[in-house]
Amino acid sequence: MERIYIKETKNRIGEEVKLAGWVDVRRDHGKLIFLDLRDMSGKIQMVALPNHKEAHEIASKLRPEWVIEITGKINKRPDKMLNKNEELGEVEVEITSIKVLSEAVLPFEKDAPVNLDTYLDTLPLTLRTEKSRAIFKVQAEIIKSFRNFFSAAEFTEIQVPKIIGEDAEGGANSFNIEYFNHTAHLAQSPQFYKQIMVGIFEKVFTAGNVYRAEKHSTTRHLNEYTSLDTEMGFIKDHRDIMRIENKFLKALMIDLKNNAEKEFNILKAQIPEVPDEIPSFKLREAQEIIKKEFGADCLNEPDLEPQHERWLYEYAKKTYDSDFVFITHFPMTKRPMYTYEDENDPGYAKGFDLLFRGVEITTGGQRIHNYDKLMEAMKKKGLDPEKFSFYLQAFKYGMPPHGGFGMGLERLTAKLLGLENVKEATLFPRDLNRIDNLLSTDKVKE
Ligand code: AMO
Repeated sequence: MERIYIKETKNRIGEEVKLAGWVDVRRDHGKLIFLDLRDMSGKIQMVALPNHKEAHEIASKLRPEWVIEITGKINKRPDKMLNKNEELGEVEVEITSIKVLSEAVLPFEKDAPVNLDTYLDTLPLTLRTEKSRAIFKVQAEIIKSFRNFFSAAEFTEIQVPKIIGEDAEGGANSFNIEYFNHTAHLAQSPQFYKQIMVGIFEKVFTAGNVYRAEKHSTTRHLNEYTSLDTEMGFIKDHRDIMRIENKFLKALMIDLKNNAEKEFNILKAQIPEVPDEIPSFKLREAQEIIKKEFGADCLNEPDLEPQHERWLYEYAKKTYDSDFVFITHFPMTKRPMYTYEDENDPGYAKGFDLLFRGVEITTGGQRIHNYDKLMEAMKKKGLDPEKFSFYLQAFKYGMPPHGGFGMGLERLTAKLLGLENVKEATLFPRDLNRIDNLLSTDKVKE
């Protein structure tokens, strides 16, 4: 008999079928043994009756997370046993035979509440909970939606190296690696390659891992994360990039409504409405708002503090009913060397951050496309153009005005789902003290 998935059982009432999966729970009611079986498609209640002696005996030994294969008859549950809250609450499997494929020994029950450290220590188990599975199903939908949206908009998907010679984002936060007799770096972003590829395909996107040697232990920092990146040529300015990101976010929420509503319900999270035009302020305007509305003076600061970002969310929600807000025109001194300066607002960048529910999830903007200007910008930042000669070729060979954005997948996931810590939105997070296991008992100092 061919195995079927649990979700198919509702269409096979009265039939004998084969199912396989994990024992979610076992409940004994006198001689009746109830088992919830879980597979990739769902969960179903099964019952082992004493008249199937062998199966009943095996069932009496089963424990959570044992992997089993069963044959059984799918019955409609009696009316008083219907469970309207479960997707398959109207059916039940009467087990006729059980084969144990694997036994399991658990340190604690799968659904036991645990603190973050224990959760991370035991991910091969804790990722099996309904909540974790819902989080990473949503994350898979986000990537799918990103891919679908930008492919449909005629962007070409590219794969770029993670081992690089010189770091694109300015140096200090890159991991060094030994590369034969040389020191190389782990890429902090696909920045240089996505720009170079504008010279080849005009519009490109990529989703890949990036590495930040940041000694931050906060609820929003990871040392390895997934960056959703785009880059496109022939733009007028950074606002073209903001517009396309705005459109993508609208499409994403529709995709999530269509494909991940169940997961949002499990996580008790709300899919946000995205305005046709996300409110946008220059940094200096945003600082004025913070001063006026919240009484904090940050007028001369070059960047926003986390609390400022939360206030701006509060303001955007109250005033525009938007969970999103763009902040543009950060000082050039705070932006990387490839940033395009606004000719109408000298000293400030044609670039933006996007805040979502009070956390920055994206940076983007227009880039310098003129070779001489880029050389000049590098020198201004104290960088040696010689070291960037490979990247600089693109600009020698002719580059259109272009720009793009980079979005942190885990931050987006965490904020969408109301998770407190970005690590909960990362399958296997790397942080200051952890690569799967804790690195040592002496915590690394920030
Ligand atoms: P930036 O460095 O601002 O820009 O990063 C873009 C986005 O990546 C996410 N992010 C992080 N997520 C988790 N942990 C971190 N340590 C971390 N650092 C950044 C954030 C952030 O908004 N090359 C530019 C993008 C561009 O201009 O196209 C860049 O990487 O969500």
